[in-house]
Amino acid sequence: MDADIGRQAATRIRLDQWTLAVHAVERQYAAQPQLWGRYGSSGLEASRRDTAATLNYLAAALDALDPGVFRCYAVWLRDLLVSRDLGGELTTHFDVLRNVLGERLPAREAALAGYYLSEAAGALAAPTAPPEPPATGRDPWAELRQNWLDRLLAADRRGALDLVRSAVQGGTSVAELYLQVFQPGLREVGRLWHLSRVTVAHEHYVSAATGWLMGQLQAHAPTEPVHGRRFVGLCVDDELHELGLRMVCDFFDWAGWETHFLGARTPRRSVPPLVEALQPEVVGISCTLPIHVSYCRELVAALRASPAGRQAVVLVGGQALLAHPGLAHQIGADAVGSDAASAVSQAEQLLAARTAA
Ligand code: B12
Repeated sequence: MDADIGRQAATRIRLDQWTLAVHAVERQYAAQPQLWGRYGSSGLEASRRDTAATLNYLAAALDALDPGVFRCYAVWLRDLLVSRDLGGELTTHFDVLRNVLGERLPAREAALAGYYLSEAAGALAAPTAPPEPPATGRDPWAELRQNWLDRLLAADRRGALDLVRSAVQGGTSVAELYLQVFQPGLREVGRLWHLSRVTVAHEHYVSAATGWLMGQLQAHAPTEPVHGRRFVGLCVDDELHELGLRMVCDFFDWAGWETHFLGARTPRRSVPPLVEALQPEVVGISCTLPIHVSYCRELVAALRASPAGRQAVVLVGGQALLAHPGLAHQIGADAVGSDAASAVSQAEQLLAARTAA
């Protein structure tokens, strides 16, 4: 019952997102006239956009019936605002949203949305704790990772290539570079962006250069003989975070799978016909942002409605699904994978279990 109310509220909020945002910002400026002094009318448009984004996350949480999705977003947003010197006081903002939704949604939907907003406001009462860098004390990869990152943040991708090539010559495997250097190193870039220590352009450069490095390293990756099983991997609509899935696809490739990587922002309607044509044993769906989880659900449902999709094991992964593990089951996937190495063994186990059943 609650699930229906959550989904209905999510749909209504998404459909009416801009109008709700305009009303909420008008109220907020009326409640806090000092905002005019701080941001002026030029800030109005940005405030509306940001409020629409917040409503989108609220809708994602309601859709998943998981207040934790919105709570995590609220803490992330507060820390982002603090790091950009924009205060980080969100309680009034959430009060305003609760009032606006209270007037514009049916009572039960408004009550549920109001509960999610209050719950998140409660979490914000805890003091700000900026995200910590990974502990490097006894981490044998820390030095290589830091050198790789320093080079990429200095826009020196050739220097980074020299570095990882000599690591390979010294006995480091490409798989280790992926999981011990690139993966945590990329997450560190995200942390630095969140803290305003690097820009979005750095994030773009480091990720583009890492994709290039991964391509350069393929010749050094040992590959098993091809065994005929197929893996199709894609990122859902609007999802630009594709490096994680590329790593997953490379691991399947090295393990002898015939691998089809469809890349970022794959329109979900286009997937079932391709799966029908390729008949893969496993379909992998990647989703980093919680606001895209509903696309995963729709895609899994569409796959289950097609003969080849019903036969395939559906694995999901990416940070949105890792952070909220209950979601994978809720959207109808067979399992959630935590990283590229375990994805292959997980897929093999799920297939073996199916054959045995
Ligand atoms: C690189 C990056 C980008 C790049 C992506 C480029 C690319 N080609 O992929 C660009 C610059 C485009 C980008 C854009 C944005 N990003 Co960004 N991004 C990142 C960053 C720094 C690294 C992501 C990454 O590659 N991680 C490394 C990979 C290897 O790890 P992974 O994705 O988790 O993948 C592993 C596992 O999860 C698993 N896995 C993944 N998929 C699958 C699938 C299957 C089937 C299986 C089994 C397993 C599996 O295996 C993978 C390999 O081991 C993260 C920081 C972070 N904490 O990750 C932020 C981050 C994800 N981005 C963030 C944000 C906010 C954005 C933007 C909204 C704004 C911005 N910063 O530019 C836009 C949104 C774009 C969109 N619509 O998707 C936030 C998200 C916060 C949130 N929870 O909502 C983060 C966390 C940064 C932060 N600290 O705030 N981003």
